Amino acid sequence: MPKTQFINPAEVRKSGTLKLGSIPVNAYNKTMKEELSRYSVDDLVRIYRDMQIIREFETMLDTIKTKGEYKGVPYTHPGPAHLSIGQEAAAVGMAYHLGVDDYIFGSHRSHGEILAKGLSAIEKLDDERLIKIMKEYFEGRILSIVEKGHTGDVKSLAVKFLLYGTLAEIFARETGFNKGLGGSMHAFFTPFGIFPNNAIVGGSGDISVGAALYKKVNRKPGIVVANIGDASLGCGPVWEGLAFAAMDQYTKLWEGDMKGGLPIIFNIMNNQYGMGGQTSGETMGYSIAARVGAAVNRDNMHAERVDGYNPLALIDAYERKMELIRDKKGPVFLDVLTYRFSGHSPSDSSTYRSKEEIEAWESVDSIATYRDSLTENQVADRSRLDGIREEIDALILETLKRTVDDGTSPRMDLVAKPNLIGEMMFSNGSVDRMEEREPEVNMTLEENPRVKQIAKKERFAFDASGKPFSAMKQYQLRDGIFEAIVHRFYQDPTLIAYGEENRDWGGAFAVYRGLTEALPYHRLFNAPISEGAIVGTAIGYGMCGGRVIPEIMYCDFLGRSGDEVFNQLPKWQSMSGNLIRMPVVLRVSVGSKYGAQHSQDWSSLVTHIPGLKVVFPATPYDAKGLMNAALQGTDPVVYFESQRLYGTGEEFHEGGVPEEYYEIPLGEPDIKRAGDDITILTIGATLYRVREAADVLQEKYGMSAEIIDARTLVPFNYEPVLRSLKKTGRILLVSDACERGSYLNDMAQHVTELGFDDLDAPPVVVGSRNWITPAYELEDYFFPQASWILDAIHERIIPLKNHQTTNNFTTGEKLRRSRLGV
Ligand SMILES: Cc1ncc(C[n+]2csc(CCOP(=O)(O)OP(=O)(O)O)c2C)c(N)n1
Ligand SMILES: [Mg+2]
Repeated sequence: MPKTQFINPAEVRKSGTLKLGSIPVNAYNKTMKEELSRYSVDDLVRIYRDMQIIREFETMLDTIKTKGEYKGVPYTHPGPAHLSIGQEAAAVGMAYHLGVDDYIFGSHRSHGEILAKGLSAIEKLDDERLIKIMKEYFEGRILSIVEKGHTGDVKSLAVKFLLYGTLAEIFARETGFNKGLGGSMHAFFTPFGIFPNNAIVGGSGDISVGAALYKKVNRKPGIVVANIGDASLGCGPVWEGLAFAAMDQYTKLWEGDMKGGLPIIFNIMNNQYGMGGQTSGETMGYSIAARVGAAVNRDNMHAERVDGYNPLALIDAYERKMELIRDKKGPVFLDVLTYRFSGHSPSDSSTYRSKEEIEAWESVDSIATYRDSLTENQVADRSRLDGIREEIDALILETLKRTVDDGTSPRMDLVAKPNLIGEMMFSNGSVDRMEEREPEVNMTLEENPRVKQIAKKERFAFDASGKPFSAMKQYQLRDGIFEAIVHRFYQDPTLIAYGEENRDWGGAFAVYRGLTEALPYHRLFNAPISEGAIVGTAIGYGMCGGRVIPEIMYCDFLGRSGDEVFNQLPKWQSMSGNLIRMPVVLRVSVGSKYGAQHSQDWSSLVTHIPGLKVVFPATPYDAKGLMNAALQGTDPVVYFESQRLYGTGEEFHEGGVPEEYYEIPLGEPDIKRAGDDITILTIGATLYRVREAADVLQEKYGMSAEIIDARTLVPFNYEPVLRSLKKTGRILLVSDACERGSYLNDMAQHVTELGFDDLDAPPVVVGSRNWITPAYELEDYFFPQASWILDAIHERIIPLKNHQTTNNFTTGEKLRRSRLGV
């Protein structure tokens, strides 16, 4: 969309042929002899050691799962263990060149990658840093366990630390890397550059792109590797991640040193199966997964199939691909061919593959083959390798014994500390900026055309005589959001914002008008129409330490980012043992006028998800104060905005919207109008219809309504509502969400339980009908109107004298609708 790029019809309509470059397949052909010039003997032997550590670690897990003991140590592990026995060369080859600044993300089958990356990090870190990391992690708790009786050097201590931290995590011990809250499929350890592994297939496919974005935008060293399975190439978020990672704008539109591709390698751990679905020949049509690169960009993503059964082939590929990334030519796509001998999980009886196939791959087992080549080429003799194996066996046994000992490795004590997990759901930080440095901007705030325009506006909707200013003159809700966001852009150098039509367009609803001039491309840009990746990348960006505002153009499109909103954004802070912070403010615009697929208020769905804060301001004053608070925090906030209200002036807060910075604490409802006879609790845009109803109540029926605007849905302080109820004894709750399953029902239930003695009538919920949202012209029959509120009060709370209802809120009608599910 940028005007700088002219799309010339004469050019784009020319006929021609698209020629796709070739994609190498298993091109590596060096012998061990040839490689001797490249590696030291110790390096080559270490590759063997690392593969063998993973093999024995997972063999131990397999034995525990299937036999309930390992070498005489009994243990029951009821949780998951997706093993990668057979895939060790792929893990070690992937990790060999990576240092702690290089981040890996993975999947449910990532024990091997954790160990390989950890071992590689230990090799590269000096003793001082290793000690520091071990001492600082959970105040040295893991270190204190593994250093008992240790007599070797720091590196070997660090290996024990790695094995123990990982196993304790798998066995859900509080002494694990993530306090036991991650477990087998989600274990990780960021000080070694091991970032979250994801039990949602393909979940890392877009999150890792956000991590690469973080590195690029904030000029951080290192690359990002997304370890995802071959079957994940059928997942939408992975394709969205690929598209997001390969956007042309990085090379064509981003400026200065920001020009260039994202530092990311999509490392497809291609074991040729999903659980039981064979990806080549059955569930996918790519034949060779590397082909996917050709679909994504003109470089074919530098795609290559690499023989992941040979660690040296993969190490060679990484050397070349990391060079490309250093030259800013990412992203890269690697199809790493491998095979798992173990089942998908230990209960898998491998009905989907033949015995012959497993045996054929076992007969060329990468560890045995590699070991043979070490001995055959006189790199190491058998006794040295046998000695290493014996050490590994002892190490794994020692690690297991320590981990299953309840005294050494207790689980989280939820009896003594029943709130412990609750305390980890949010980080509740208050941080001006995520990093100390000058934010990159194109002009001063005073020079900004939008800022100048806002300066001329009236920050309260009415003049001294109570007459409203013209719509043009009024400071609008969209101005409130803009002011908070622009303020933060000038405070926090890590802050970036993106979504669909965010840049030149100024955001679909003009909230960002003025930002395009103010910010360089890398801080504000258009995203592809990839709602999954828009949220997913923001999660990766946030967890690496950056603040970010992704945007979903219409609330209805939240479904497109379902996994990211349900399983990723809310869960990583607590699954990390509260080490990770997630300063992500997800803007979601709630529509109207555009029918069934553009006018849905899904805010209730989001409140059901533990780990998200949810706000829905209805006035410019609240919009600015809540956005400021959200952007000052370190938790994921879903910030709903109503399209009905973007142009609304400040009609409630006398004195108008302050020019200066202020925060409205998340969780505090606001009494918008005091009253004595009934409490009306509203969420979002219904505030204005509630006010209309309250006016009629007063004028026609002599009843004064107390209007409470929830403002925040999660967290929520019920005390002001209960205080109001003490006075009024009656409450009606209203919002634009469909009535069935609305969050209002949850609130009504709380009010009933907590304020029962003060209630003269049951709390009544008025939501939208349980229909599709009809066309604009019919919307008044769908969304709650002032007349509905009056009718519901009359029918269900207190009869209003001579009131004529126009809607049916009778018991019979409620029962009928419920029977029909409408
Ligand atoms: C979104 C999602 N769908 C299905 C599953 C169940 N599941 C777990 S692993 C798996 C197969 C994944 O195959 P692949 O991505 O190739 O990884 P691999 O297991 O081979 O390492 C499936 C279907 C899941 N965890 N997540
Ligand atoms: Mg697979």
